[in-house]
Amino acid sequence: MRAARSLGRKLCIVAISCLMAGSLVLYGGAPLHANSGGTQSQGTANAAVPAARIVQAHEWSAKSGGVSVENGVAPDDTSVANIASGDWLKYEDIDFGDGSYDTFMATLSSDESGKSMEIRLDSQTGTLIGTLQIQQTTNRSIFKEQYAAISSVVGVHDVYLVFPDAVAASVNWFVLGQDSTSETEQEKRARMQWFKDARFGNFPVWGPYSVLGSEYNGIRGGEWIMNIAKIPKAEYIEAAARPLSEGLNASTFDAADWVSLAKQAGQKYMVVTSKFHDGFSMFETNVTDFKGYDIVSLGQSGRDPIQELAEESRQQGIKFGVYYSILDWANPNADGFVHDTDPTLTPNRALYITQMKEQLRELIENYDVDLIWFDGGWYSWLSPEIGADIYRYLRTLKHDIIVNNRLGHGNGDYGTPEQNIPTVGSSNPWETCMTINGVWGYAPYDTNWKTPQELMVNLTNIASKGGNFLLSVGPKGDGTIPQESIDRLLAMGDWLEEYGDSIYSTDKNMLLEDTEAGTSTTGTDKVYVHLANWPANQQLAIPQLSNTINDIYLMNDPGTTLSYRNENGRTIITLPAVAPDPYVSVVVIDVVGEPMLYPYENLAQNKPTNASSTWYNSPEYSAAKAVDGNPETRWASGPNTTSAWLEVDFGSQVVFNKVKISEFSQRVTAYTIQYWNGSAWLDVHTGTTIGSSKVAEFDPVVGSKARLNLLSATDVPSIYEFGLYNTLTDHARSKPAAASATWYDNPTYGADKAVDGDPATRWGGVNNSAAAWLEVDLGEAVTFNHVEIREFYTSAPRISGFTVQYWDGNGWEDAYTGTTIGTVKLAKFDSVTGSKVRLNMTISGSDAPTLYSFSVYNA
Ligand code: H79
Repeated sequence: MRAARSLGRKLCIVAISCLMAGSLVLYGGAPLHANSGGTQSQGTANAAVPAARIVQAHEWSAKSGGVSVENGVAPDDTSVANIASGDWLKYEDIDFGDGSYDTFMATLSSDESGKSMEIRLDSQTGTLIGTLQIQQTTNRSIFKEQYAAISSVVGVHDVYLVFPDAVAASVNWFVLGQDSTSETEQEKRARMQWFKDARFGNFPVWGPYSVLGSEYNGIRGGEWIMNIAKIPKAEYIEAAARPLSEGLNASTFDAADWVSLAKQAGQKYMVVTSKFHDGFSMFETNVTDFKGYDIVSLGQSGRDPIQELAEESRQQGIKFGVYYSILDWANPNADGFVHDTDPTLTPNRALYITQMKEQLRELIENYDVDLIWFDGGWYSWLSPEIGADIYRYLRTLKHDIIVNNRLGHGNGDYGTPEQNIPTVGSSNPWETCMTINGVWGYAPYDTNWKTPQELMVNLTNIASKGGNFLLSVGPKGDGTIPQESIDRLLAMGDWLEEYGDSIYSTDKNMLLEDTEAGTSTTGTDKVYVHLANWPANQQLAIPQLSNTINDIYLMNDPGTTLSYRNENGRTIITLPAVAPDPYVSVVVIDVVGEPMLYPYENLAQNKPTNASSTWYNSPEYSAAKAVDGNPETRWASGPNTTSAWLEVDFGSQVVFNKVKISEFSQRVTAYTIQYWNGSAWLDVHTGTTIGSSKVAEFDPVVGSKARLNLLSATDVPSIYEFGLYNTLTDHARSKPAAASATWYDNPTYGADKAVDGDPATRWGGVNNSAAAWLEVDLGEAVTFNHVEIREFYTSAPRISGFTVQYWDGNGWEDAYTGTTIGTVKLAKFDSVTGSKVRLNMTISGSDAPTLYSFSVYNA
């Protein structure tokens, strides 16, 4: 067995990191399992998969024939070549663990395709567990990862790589891994769990630009200063990179301090710049075109900040990720902005990709990173295939690793809005990255610090939408963190210490769409409402839940129960006069079971529709798609239209007071909601933009049809869903009711049937009565201003006149007088307050008066 190479040195510096990173066994070949102790020590539910063990091809314990070591060909130097027919290489004591490996990945360069490499166990003629079909690469210095499926193997075995045919190829290293391409949704959720739960991360943007304070020769350029001030690489090295590297001799950079600060801030993970666009490696690299332009090569201490931060993160129990830019202004093979190289030089993309992948291997192998945060992936060569290749490569190296989405083209695990918070949340993982002042890196000229309250509002807003907040900190060139950042992070930490349960491990907000006062998150049996602006009227209205409420209280004063009432689809909570927190106060609604919104019936769902036009008359974009209850299908108006209408026919007269619309994109600029009252279209609500979610409430109306009139739009209007609801609280529902008479005293037609909420049952009076009454005991004084009455009749309405009365404590007072009722009558009057309500009826003809329903609303 060969001696450990360069990385062996690192083993001796800080023993614990080697153990954590699993690098102890990488080159030593001892039958230790290359498990990542770090991952397990953090107690993730998902620790079963061992980190893959990377075996250098030249570290055979035995071989046949003329296979030899090649130097200077592979990106990190050494590979094996000169392979003749029948050659083999033996690797001792490879641990297959519990049998979960199903993939073998090797990096090879080859002049030819069609030859193979057999993977056999325990002898050169032993059990064949897989065969890798060798693919030709661009040339012999371009290595590419190549895969073979392997059968499940348990425990420790010698592995033989056997070449049936001579092949002009070089092998760099190989690894056992797990297929990531067939991951199920459920497996992905489990892999992403720690990330979803974490909610808040620390993002040090630190590099040579920090030494310059983001300014050079009077030019200000943030962390982009190399590019913006057009600093040649050699000059950038001397002015910034070397001083930064040498600065590591001093004790001012202390990884423990950084991680402690993150922990005190309540941050659960760190993502640190391992290589920014300037191409400078903030870690020890042995990859040809990066080595020499890295912090370890230029320094004298041998200190590697990424290694130290990885180790500290594990020790202090936070997850550790690295930022890695695909863009590179300094590598001649990357076609980025190369300042000082020969303009006639042609970038070698294939070589750059192969070297970049080797650096990514270093990051996984040496630091066992939990997450890779790509940036700068807007090279045109970063095709869907190359992005998918890189993703698969990383997941094979470490099955549980999380990768952001900046490999482009849908590759990656989560979305990364930068410097903004989306207006709509998603249950797919996402993370907003944001600066704590204005510039990512250290910039003394940038004093545009966000206030602690702004930062907390951002965190609560993001959490309410199911996202994470990755907040930058710009350490100085000497590795210390500006006091302004420390102050803000500690303020966040103090707040999270009190209110962390309303952020970590919570789920996406259910209430946001109509909680104007703030944002909210949900826990297993709680809803948390975050209020940065304390309502002056001491009222907080949130959409009503279907759960029974245990208690409503202030999160920092759980002993104080807040009173509330439910009305018209909302729970209205009475707050104390003074906000309990100077930044963001939290109200907790503690409920029985998993919080659920009250499921009001969508009156428009699956009802017949009509529209002004449809996109190429395609059934896929028909009007029915806007009322099918499926939030992902939509109606689109015809080509070139910028105004349109959509109509829904309820089939009978219904009462509604709320509309919900979701639009594809944001195109509509003016709209009206109308209803058909039997003879005309009347406006009930008008607005401007719609966007992904529009909720509007209005005075209840009764109509048999509703219409969404899109008056103007910037492009063809398209609507995902158009929903109409009645969320009014019926104060008469299930209350004691009595009537002047009942049809043959038959309980099937009792007065209670008019207030039981069942639209099919009814109260029946008796024949030949000129007058009748129905009375409901509300139980307490209730303020109301609408009644809705539905009459049963056969040939013609029977009630020819009515009066609504209320009991004010002393006597019956009139609230409303009308003539006929018919199918439905919605009567509106000035608000009255009474403990009983009565409907007096005059009857025409001999048929008995009969009522399906009698409802009392305060709208
Ligand atoms: O590291 C941070 C940014 O530097 C990096 N991503 C985060 C995490 C980033 N790289 N590119 N971009 C963001 C988008 C490009 C912005 C630019 Fe500009 C606008 C480049 C040139 C104009 C801002 C202004 C940066 C330089 C001048």
